[in-house]
Amino acid sequence: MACGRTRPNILVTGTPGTGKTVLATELAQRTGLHYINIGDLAKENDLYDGWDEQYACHVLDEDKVVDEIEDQMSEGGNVVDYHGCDFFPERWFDIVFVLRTNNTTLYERLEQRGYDGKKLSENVECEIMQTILEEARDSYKKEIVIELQSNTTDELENNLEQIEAWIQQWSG
Ligand code: DAT
Repeated sequence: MACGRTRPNILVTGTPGTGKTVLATELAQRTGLHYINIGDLAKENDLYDGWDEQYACHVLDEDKVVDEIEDQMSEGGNVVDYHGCDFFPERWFDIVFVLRTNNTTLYERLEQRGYDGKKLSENVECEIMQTILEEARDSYKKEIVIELQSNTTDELENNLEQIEAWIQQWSG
């Protein structure tokens, strides 16, 4: 049990559209873990550091994000949802799940979300290059980085059950 926490901290990461939010919100509902969506948190608290002209989006102020949730993370019992993972303190997480989706399924999901052009192709490319998986493996101990397929609702349910079982085992 890390740092005296009685409940684990879980990171759910992956390319946009791989299903982080559906998985993490349902997991929080089933387990009582506290759900933290980093994108929403930044928006609500204005945790930005400028504007990216090329991508027409705010630039996340990573230090401000870390400061904002440090106390809550120290207590444990959180499930964090974000499409990046290299700026969080390594000590925060007991396990890191990286969701994976095949190209055509991801393309369709992102198109439905209204992505097009460069934004759409770059996100699909990010998944093909397994950029987030490699970022996770570079940022956390390999043993705690778990890749999960997230193409179908059956896989979603399997993933939820696998994570619930892991939580039970962790909690002893
Ligand atoms: P993310 O939070 O990673 O951006 P999301 O949770 O918003 O992704 O999911 C994107 C869309 O894909 C949404 O319409 C739900 C659907 N979806 C996600 N995971 C799925 C799965 N395993 N099976 C079927 N549909 C899924």
